[in-house]
Amino acid sequence: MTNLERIETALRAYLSANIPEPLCEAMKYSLLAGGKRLRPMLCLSACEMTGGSQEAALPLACALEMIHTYSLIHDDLPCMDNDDFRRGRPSNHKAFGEANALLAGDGLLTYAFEVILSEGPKYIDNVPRYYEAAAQIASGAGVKGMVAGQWADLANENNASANAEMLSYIHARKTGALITAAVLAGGLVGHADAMELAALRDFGTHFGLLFQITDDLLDVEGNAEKVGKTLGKDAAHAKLTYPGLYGIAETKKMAGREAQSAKDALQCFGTRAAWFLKLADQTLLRSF
Ligand code: GRG
Repeated sequence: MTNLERIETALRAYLSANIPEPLCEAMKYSLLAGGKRLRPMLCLSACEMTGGSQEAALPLACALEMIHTYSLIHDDLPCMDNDDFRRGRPSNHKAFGEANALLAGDGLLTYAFEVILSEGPKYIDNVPRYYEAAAQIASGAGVKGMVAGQWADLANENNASANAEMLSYIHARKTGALITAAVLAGGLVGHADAMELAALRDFGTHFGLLFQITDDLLDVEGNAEKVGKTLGKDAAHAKLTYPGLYGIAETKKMAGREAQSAKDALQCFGTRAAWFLKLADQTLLRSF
């Protein structure tokens, strides 16, 4: 089984638990709607690269996808980005109503930590490291990470004096923090030493920025059908973005530099980093 198949199978299995049917349907609608599964793949691949067991990393990987999916559902709500389309289908509140979408997001976020705490420790010999991985995920998702980034993003819409420093603050948290948590969690459940964990953190920082820059570029230049969401929304919401601040040509150069820095960060892993190096190259070229 490939890592991607492992993730899809485990996500389906977790959602067959005893959850009230209509709530479960709304959770499944968004969780099982496709998506690149980037964060769980980063987690499993980091675990693999550092010699860890896939069984122990899988609950963390699935939890990362549940947290990411909750953030997309909530981000699409009318009180946030007010988006009607996500992962190639009507967004969750369009299909189930706002209250159910809010609860489907809450359900995914809470269930993520239930899965982490109840499943992973069964498979791991070093429980303190597993809990450190869980803490990294909580911190990347929470008030020092993604939630802080989302807050700053919304607070700076239509803010004409917002600058490059604010742009970095927002994206390091909104996008970068969960991506960095994913690779660190994988490395912690694997056998990464302190130097390797620092390398993974460095990769997460540069790769997270690369991912956000290319996401901003897609919002300007992408194909909505391929990307599966409404495009052109950043300009419509007067959002602070890389193309908005630096222009398209300079933004593309920045993406190239971040892809290179992300790859350089993993030099200590040699050929074991092949999957990550290819991912950085593909992300630079991405049109999805
Ligand atoms: C509601 C707390 C809270 C946070 C929302 C994820 C998010 C934060 C907002 C969505 C808008 C956005 C452009 C975020 C940047 C991160 C990003 C590029 C998300 C999309 O992730 P992909 O491309 O999506 O991995 P798939 O569907 O492939 O999983």
